[in-house]
Amino acid sequence: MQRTLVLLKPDSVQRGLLGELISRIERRGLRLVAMKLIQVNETLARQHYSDHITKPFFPGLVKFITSGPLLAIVTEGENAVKIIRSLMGPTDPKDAPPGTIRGDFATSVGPNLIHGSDSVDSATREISLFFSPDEIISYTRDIEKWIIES
Ligand code: DAT
Ligand code: MG
Repeated sequence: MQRTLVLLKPDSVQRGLLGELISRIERRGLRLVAMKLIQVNETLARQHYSDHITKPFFPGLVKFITSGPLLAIVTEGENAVKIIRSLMGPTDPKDAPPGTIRGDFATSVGPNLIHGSDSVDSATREISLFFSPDEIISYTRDIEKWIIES
């Protein structure tokens, strides 16, 4: 069982896509175990994207992610990290196939709608930046008793 951090970025809020994007995560079978609408400040943005601090696009990335409210989500389920990454599609929407979130709704690598942690270790780090442990509510869905572990 894994948890991962999803951010529905300011462009998702602005474009009214929150429902659509949450729906895709839910229908895939992942549980939403924490969720909040927040306006990220520069300190949190820099911590969250600390791996990219030396990249030329870093200042623009921080400006964008702090530009308006975003929806932060912790989602949980089997292979949650990889499943979210595959729902998202590649970073650059022009390479993203139809059927993925970026492939269906985005055209540009800046406003690409969604963040998902890229590994279990990143997920642990990023979740702790956005949520305190008592904000995460674990539960199961009855259907999951039928999962066959492979
Ligand atoms: P991802 O969001 O798919 O995990 P990433 O971690 O490599 O991608 O980069 C974080 C964000 O930074 C990405 O969603 C958009 C922005 N970004 C990445 N590469 C970029 C580039 N070459 N030019 C402009 N923005 C970029
Ligand atoms: Mg990333």
